[in-house]
Amino acid sequence: MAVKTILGFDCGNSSYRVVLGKYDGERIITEVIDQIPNDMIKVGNYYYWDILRIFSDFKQILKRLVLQGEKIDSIGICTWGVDFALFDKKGNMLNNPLAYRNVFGEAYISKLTTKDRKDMFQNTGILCDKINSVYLLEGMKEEMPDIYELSDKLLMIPDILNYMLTGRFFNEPSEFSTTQLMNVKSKEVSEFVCHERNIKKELFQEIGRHGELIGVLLEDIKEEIGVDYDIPVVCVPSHDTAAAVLAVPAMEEHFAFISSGTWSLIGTELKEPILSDEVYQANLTNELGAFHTITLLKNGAGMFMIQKIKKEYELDVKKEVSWTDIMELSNSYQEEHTPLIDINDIRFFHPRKMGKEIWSYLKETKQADGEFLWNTVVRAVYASMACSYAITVNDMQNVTKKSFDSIYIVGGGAKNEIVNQMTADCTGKKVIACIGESTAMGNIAAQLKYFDTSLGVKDIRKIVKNSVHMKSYSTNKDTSYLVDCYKKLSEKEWMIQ
Ligand code: LRH
Repeated sequence: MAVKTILGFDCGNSSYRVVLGKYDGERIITEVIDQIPNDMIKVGNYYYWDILRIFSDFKQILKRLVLQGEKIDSIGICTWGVDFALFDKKGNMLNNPLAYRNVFGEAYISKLTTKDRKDMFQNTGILCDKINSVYLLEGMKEEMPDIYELSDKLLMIPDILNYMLTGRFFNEPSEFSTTQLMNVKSKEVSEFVCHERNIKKELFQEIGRHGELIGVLLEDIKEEIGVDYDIPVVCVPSHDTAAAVLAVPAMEEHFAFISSGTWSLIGTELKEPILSDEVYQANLTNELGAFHTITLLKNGAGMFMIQKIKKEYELDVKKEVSWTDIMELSNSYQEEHTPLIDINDIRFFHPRKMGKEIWSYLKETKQADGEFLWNTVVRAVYASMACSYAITVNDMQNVTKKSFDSIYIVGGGAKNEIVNQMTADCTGKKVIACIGESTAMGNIAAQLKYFDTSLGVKDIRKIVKNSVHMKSYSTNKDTSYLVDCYKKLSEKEWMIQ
């Protein structure tokens, strides 16, 4: 294959990045062209995403690249899962996408009986979770009935961007699986879920295949950015988790990964979903990965907590602080006892003040008293993340009956040396941190399939392996006792004592 210049857009909750990849036949050299902060915007009672600003910024960056003389061969779009907007018959967007941290999904999930939950899981492979699009959609029917009434199409966030770029309505499969509206066996819209949850099946579009063409850039966008040739927009695994997992540089067939960003996704890749009771009991979920693989994973709290703490800390000390400052805070904690919190407790999902909420938890569980201390809070988050990883990797080994030698960490969180080392200590396994933009790398690497249809997942991973920088961490000390403490905390055993 000739040299290719491929653009990957990776839109996350806290920032969006445009990454240019140059493929030379063996490896992809990436360059982050721009990184722009992102956040939910609260209007009245709801949190929204500003999709028009994201689209507009992306076009501006494209224009800049063209002005610099780049000839772009293709584009791929990735974002987080579950969020969507509704469109009318004529293709007008009816609402700004609502953010999954709006809590109205919860009311619907709490109405489900155990049987409902199990049936939903059997059909979709997906664990019933308050953030899944299906519950937000049910919520919208009640909260915004006029919009739902008018709606004719549902596009997930990456589908919206693909539509704005190409004019085509299309649902990308990995992102679509996060709705809990996809039948995990047929990989089509689930008739069962639409019927059970009373959702219009007609809202959904054709579900595409990775590596195929979605469309080329619309003429007016070509004009706006100053190109006179067609730029293909390719169907990549547009759920950021799926793209990041494709960028795991593992050559072994069975591997454990942690995709660490706003969320921590801890899992493994499979050929087929596992729909057993054990998987269900362990709160694991079968999402659709790249090229119809399955990523069996746990969706856990991630760097969102620490991102929120950083903002609160900045307000407290009245200046901007760096991530190194936050790590130093953690290192300045010298007590023998390691503070722990149940990071997946609902109270940490979207509290007004994360630091205060954690401190209250530490006091309630008799792990802290007296004056509030930032270093204790930061330390508690980092140590608890590592413990929760260890528990999930163990669950993963039990349900798959496989043993993993190493754990690959991808995503922005792979830069966190403290958590990486703590994970190696808590799991007793080698941790391989893959430094760089994993989601963008997976996005760009997946586009190679469009140019060479003979490429398989293994070939793509080989190219990724040639392209990424890795750093290994081995176990320094056995901290499995902390994992036991964490287990007790998360099972609320401290309340009984
Ligand atoms: C991670 C992620 C995750 C969930 C969440 C909403 O970025 O995509 O898989 O779906 O965001």
